[in-house]
Amino acid sequence: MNRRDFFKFVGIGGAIAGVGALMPSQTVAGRKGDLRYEVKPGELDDYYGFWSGGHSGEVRVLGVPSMRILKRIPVFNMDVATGWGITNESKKLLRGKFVGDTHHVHGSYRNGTYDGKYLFVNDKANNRVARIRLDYMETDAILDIPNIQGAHGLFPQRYPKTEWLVLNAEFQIPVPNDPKKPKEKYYGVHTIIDAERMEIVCQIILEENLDLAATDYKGKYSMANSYNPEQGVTISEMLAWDHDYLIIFNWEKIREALRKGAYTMVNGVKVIDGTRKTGYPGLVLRIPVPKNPHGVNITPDGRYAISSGKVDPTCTVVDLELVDKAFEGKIKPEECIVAQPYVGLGPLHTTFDDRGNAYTSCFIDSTVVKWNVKKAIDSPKRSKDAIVDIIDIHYQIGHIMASMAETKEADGKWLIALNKVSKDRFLNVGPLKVENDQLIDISGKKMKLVKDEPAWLEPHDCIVVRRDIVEKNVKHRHDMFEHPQAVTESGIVRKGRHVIVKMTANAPVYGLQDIRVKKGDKVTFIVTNNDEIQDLAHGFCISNYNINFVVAPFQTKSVTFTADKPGVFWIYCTNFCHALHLEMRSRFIVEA
Ligand code: CUK
Ligand code: CUA
Ligand code: CA
Repeated sequence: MNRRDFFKFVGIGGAIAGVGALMPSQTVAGRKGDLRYEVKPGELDDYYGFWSGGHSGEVRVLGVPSMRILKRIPVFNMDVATGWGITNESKKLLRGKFVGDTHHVHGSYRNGTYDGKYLFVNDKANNRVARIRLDYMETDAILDIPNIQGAHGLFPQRYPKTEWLVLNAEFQIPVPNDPKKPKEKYYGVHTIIDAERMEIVCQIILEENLDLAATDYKGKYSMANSYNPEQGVTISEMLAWDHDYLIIFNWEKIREALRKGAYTMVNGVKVIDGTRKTGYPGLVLRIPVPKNPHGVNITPDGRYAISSGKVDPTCTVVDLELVDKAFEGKIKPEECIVAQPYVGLGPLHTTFDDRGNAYTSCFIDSTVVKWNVKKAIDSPKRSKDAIVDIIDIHYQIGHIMASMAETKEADGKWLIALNKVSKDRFLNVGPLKVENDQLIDISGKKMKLVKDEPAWLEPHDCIVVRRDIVEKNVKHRHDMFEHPQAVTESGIVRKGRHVIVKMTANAPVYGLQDIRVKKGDKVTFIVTNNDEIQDLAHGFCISNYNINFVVAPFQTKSVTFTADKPGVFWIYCTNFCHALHLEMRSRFIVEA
């Protein structure tokens, strides 16, 4: 058995019918397929890539096509490099929770394309949503979501602009969470969030679990694939039905239900009933799809929603114009399905170019399958006729994303295959291996694999955003007075047993040489970097006090702790800032 066959065998698809010979069709005229992927020293990338970090809890910034890692943005984790989770500002957002599981990162939109303002990301582990400001590339808000578990699919409104975000709960639970409730009273939840205020607008509860999320390009619908409408609590129960659903939420009806007060309050949130029998009329549409689907993605022209089969070797194409009719009751939900092309074993996610082609990740086959959406609509269901090209990846692909593919400006240049297994592609680093993100040139008719990039556990998804969209907003320094306690003059204030130390940091000195406190005092350090020079960051570490953070130009950070150890403790700068960086030190003297 060769390696590829072995992976197929260990995949969940052992039981699925065999693969035939897949012949590329000759229908799509391509461009050349010879994009330059080498970014030479001193050159810049054409795209910003934003990667989720999985159970590292962070978000990563990569340059595409170089795949160079530019930054790790701490979000739901603790990060000693920057002091995230150590400073008062970050602790206020994290509220004591340092475990995160980021799967889906998406940008804010205006008119169907990115506006370069924010990123949003889910935390599946502790059921939170975070917002990252793209001007500083720092997390600026974290919202706890009650009444849910398995916070998974997240998607911002695409049109006319991002006012709402939707978040799908993958695990059904009792709402409110009463352990005495039988499993028939466990619900999946679609949460609507106000993206600017980072507040919950409402939640819709329904029997189905909700997995991946998407919004349309008209501001009318959000959606979810559901693999467990069975309300199963075991894997066999979750696989019981012969079909599951693509679920569509009608925003006009959500607004109407809110206006009419058709909700109950649960843990401070407006909860709307979306269940099959008693749900608010016309709010939820359930389109049957082959059992246990995964993923839902919208074509860049806004016309079609595509959900992948996962345990079925097809993708299901839903025409969103027919969805309008189905909501009006003129056609049945299943009549919204216009195509169901065969793609391969274990299809999970789909992305797009600007020429009407879709690219689906096939987990079990370890392939990317390029197929033509129009051709699929014109072909019989379950046929292979729409397939244009197939490329092997290495190995076990999950998400897939092409440049700008989640916008109406999809440009059909680069595609990222986010593979779960790298097996022998990199130096052996012990039992826990890196993953493999592969860069594929999709500008031609044939896909071309050009690069392997190791990824630490475990990015699920990414977006690839044109550089001009992001770059115009990114700043070199903070706005000093955005922080209410910005320090322009150093000094010490004592309020009873609370000592507040305000300190400037200017290369190569802190604003105070000695800070004297008494053992047992509560101490707050507020540190402002008063150097506005680009790239001149200072660190602030107190020896043996387990405190370290970094302050960027014009940034202010603070930390509060108890001075519980007497002695002399050197405060030193951890970030090389000056020829006299090593001398950038002050004494923290704790008197017994
Ligand atoms: S899920 Cu990970 S491969 Cu969480 Cu987006 Cu499909
Ligand atoms: Cu300041 Cu090093
Ligand atoms: Ca199922």
